[in-house]
Amino acid sequence: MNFSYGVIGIVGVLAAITIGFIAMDPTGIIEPRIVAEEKPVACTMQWDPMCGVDGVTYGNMCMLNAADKKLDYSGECVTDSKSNMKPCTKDYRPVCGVDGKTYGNMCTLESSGISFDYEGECIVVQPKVEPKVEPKVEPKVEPKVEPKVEPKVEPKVEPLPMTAIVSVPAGSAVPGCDDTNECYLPYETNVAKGATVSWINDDSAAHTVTSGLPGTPDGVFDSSLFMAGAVYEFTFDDAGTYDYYCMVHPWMTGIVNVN
Ligand SMILES: [Cu+2]
Repeated sequence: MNFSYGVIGIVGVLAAITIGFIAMDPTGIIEPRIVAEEKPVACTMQWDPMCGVDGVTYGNMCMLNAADKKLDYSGECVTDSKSNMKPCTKDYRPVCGVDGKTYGNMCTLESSGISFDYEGECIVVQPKVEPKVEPKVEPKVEPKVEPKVEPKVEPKVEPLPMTAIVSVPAGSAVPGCDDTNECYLPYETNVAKGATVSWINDDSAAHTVTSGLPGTPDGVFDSSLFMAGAVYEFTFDDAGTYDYYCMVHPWMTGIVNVN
């Protein structure tokens, strides 16, 4: 009996200790087991490659997620060939790249992605130095001395005369003087406004000085018949062109211009 009690007692103490331990260990009860949380993932084998941040290509998004990796980018991971290259040695066997730069050896050239041009250091072509051309010294050009230009002297416009004399020449009573416009001399007379024109009968016959055209006197002036040696005068107060003729000898014509 004593033994039984003893066993019970020991068991009870052990149980109490166990319970106590369990109660004291917060993780034992509270923390759920992570493994139990993981769900078995069934991904399809569909090929829709995704590159994870770990640089590994996953068959599709599901596989990426199943691997608990984050997506870097869609598609297969692009491997950088350069980074995969073996490090180049430092031995100097120069080669020249097509970029005109000298590379220590073929390895460094290739790793630079530059095509090979030729062996050895690049031959640097010195830029041609143009010989200095002395600036041509132009002979001093004396300033051209322009010949003094005399101010253009405008031809003095002779003021129109205030008087004029017209002759009725001898023989004008006979037709023919009109062929050369010499029935009144001069045939055309230019005078200023307000000028007085005098007609002198130098012929032996009597004549007239009548304004207008032969047959149609306009009444501006008319000498009526004036004898040999006589003078007829008329003052022109208005500018204009005045035709005149002889009423006796209609071939006789003349003009007075008044300005
Ligand atoms: Cu006449």
